[in-house]
Amino acid sequence: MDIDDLSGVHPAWLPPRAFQAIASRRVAVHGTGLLVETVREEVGATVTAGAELVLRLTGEAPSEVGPLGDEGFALYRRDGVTVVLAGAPAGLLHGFFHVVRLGEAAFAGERPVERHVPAMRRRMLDHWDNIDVHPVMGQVERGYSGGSIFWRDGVQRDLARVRAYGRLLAATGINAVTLNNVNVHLAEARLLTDRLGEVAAVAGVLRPYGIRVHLSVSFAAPVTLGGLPTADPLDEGVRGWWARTTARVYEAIPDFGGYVVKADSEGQPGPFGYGRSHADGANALADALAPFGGVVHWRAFVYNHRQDWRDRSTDRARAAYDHFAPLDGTFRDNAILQVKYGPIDFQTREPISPVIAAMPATNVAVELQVTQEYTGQQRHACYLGPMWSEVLRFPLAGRVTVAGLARELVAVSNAGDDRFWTGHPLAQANLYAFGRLAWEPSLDPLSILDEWIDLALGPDADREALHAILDDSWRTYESYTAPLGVGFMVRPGHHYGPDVDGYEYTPWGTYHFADREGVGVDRTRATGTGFTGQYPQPWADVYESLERCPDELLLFFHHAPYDHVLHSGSTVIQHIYDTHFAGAERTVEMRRLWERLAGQVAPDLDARVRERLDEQVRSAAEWRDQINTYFFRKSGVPDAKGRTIY
Ligand code: GCV
Repeated sequence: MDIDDLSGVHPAWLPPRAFQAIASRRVAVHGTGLLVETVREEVGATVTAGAELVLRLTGEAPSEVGPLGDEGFALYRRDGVTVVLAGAPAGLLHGFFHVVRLGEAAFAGERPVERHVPAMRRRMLDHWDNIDVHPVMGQVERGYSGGSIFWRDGVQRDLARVRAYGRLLAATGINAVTLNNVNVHLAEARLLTDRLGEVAAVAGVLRPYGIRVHLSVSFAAPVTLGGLPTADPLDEGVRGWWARTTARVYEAIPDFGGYVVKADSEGQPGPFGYGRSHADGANALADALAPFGGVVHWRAFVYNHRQDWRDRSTDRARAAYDHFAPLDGTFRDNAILQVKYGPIDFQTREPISPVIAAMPATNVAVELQVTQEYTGQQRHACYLGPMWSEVLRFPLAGRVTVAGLARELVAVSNAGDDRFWTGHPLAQANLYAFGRLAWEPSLDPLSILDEWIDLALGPDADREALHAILDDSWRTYESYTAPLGVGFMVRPGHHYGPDVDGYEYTPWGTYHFADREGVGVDRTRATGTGFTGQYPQPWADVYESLERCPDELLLFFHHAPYDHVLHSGSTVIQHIYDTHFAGAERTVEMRRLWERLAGQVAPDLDARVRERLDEQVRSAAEWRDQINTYFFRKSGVPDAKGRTIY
């Protein structure tokens, strides 16, 4: 199938069926503007009188509704008429898609006035897409959904698919997309200058959906693109180059969102090369963007990736806080510090990054990973809504949650040119859930899953079976992979499948330190790396204590003996055996449950899910056997239940 032919592409959560409730009713749309036109197009024919659904752009909301801002909307139903009010066009678009989600329920009974305003002002998806096919990372770095929807083999693609993507994203509440990989190679760097037309073309396609385009840029661009001798952020010539270059970007794209920068990280250039701080670096770009209302997302993913595994004093988990916390209050208002939710790297289980609470005078965006780099690469069904919900609700600073501390939510997209968008069709639910949680972090992830099932798979799909497969799939994945929060144990490079010692003697700083007595990283203040001291109370003391530390994070914070008794009552070693047997068994059950969907979903989707679940069953058994065998051989402790360990 050619990517540009949309006929074979799965409609994800916007199938024609989702519009039935609206299509069968008389609709009036009041207002002007590009996004209002999008709503008109979605609705089809509109009426001026006798409408059952009224979508009205108005500066005035009913007095009982608070301010709606640029993107909010109010919804009510009175006297047989459903009304959406918005103060700005984007609000009307979001209100419209809310009615789509509600379906017939939007037209039942009376509805008191509800106010819907996004919790996060920016809800952004980052694409790690390359323009040229990278010899190791391919067209999309950590992409598991085919190729890029933007580029193929160095050339921009037809934008029909991008348009469909924008529509899908708008229907979840996303309002920003970064087009290219944070590892910026020369071809992508040139998007800022002589390839700017490609960016403008995408911006033109996403604009009607209320989505602004951002670019990952190279900190070295003044040298590599501008021919200057330095990229020193305090150099006047460098600042002038960023100012002029940015002005040209805004001439072409007046609503351009801004820059994303990965600096001094995994080989990318940055301010350290010039003896400058990351605030100096971020502020130089922020100053260039400020006259146009743009922002720079500056990533906090800065650590030494050339560590010596013999050196027990260096702790990768500490790095972001050590680099950035002292800089709090020195970043410009339009510089946003983009912090991964955990201190290491998108693992299946990590504690929350302490940086999120350490920078009260800085705008912080929390970064999640929708693409399943470490959570099964879209070959395993792993619904991440519950994980993200846990992250967002975590009370990191007193009673203030991560959602309360973050100004924005960002995630690495899992979409590609695959006919189901996400490789594994069930991984669509992750993309959908990210948008919904970014709009409203308090939503129940299982209700979000319900919404996705309704929209994407329809009323005939066995909802109970789907919930049984997906509700706990993140915890299931956790149970058969790296135990008790220790992380990694994946095959180096591509990160798929088990390899317990794969990273143990590498420079990457991700170790488990298993020996014959125990396993885990001592990050305590008393005897370890002191990482626990980066947390506010009570977490600094909870994590410090072997007794109080939550089971699921035990090995992240402690080197625990195999016979240490967990809160669950099991020992560390028996927990490893039990969870790995149970987790692998659970995938067999997931595979069996899918049989109930036979004939209820499209045959090609059914076939794809079966193929993926078969692989999940195989891979989970491999994880089980490698992890169990490894720890049996290390510890010499047999399984209390006498099951097969090799
Ligand atoms: C884009 C991890 C991934 C890299 C990624 C990096 C990042 O290390 O494995 O592929 O680089 O995170 O977030 O910058």
